[in-house]
Amino acid sequence: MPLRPRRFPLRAIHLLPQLSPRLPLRSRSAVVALILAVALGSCGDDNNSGVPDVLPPQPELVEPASGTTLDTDSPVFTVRNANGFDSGEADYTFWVTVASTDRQVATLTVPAGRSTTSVRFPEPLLRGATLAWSVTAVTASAAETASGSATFRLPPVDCVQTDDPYAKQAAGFWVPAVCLAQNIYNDPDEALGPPDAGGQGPDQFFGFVSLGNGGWVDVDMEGCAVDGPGDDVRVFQAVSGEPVTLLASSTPTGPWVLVEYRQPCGNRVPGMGSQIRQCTFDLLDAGIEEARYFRVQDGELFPCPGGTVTEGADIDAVEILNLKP
Ligand SMILES: [Ca+2]
Ligand SMILES: [Ca+2]
Repeated sequence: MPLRPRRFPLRAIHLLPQLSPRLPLRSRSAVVALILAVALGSCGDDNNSGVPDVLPPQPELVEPASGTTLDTDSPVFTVRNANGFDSGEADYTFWVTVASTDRQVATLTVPAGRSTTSVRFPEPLLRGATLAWSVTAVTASAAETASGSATFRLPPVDCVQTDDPYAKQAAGFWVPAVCLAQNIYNDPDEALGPPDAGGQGPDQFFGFVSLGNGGWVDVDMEGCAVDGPGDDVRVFQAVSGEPVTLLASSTPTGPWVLVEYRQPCGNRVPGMGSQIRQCTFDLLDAGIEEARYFRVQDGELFPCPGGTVTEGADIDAVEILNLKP
């Protein structure tokens, strides 16, 4: 962390040229050392001298410093408060985004601290991408100021080395209760392994899970998808062409970063059964270099009750196209 230059109290600086050249050199050195010690000891964020710190006109990012690679998923973020936006005067909102795309990773609002404001996000942040952070501060009268931004990285994603490109485990599953009651294909494990959907509708299909209105299944690929040439992830979606939203993460609990919203997912797959359709996604769109977990979310957004017993996108399989070696 770069140290902020300390300022000398004006009265200490004024004393420096007043030291008589007739004093022995050793004595002059001792006096200068004494002045420096007093000056350094009386400065800092917790100013005990009775002279208030002069805060900068905009918030200044202190840590993590730009370009840092951290060894923790939950770093402390510290900003030096802006003048007029200090303790009791303002709230600070901390923003963490993917640096290249500005897609949101996390945000948190806290009251200003004294001279500096710090937060630690309650959940881990995102691995596998260069992140950016910044703050905005707002007073009760809606005056606002913003910092610049700084980039940082977390440790690499924890990937399992594998040749198998398909989803291994369902790490999470949520479908609105009213859709679960209506749908008859409600097993999230049907999204694991290679595509195998088939059968005849409406009640003799097999091999997929229906997501209802905006529901999702989170899958652990164990291996990692990397942002290679072209598209990096394929979702197999059965029955028709319901749109799919894809989010990515480095942990099973998020944060989930949007890859693509409501992509139509009805392309037929040459050589596969007529029920098997697909759509593909590029991690480049999210600015993510590698990801192990994907949230596959219904993008049809058709309300339940109503519709069919396969309401929402019908997820058969998830495949990594660019698998980390
Ligand atoms: Ca790519
Ligand atoms: Ca399946």
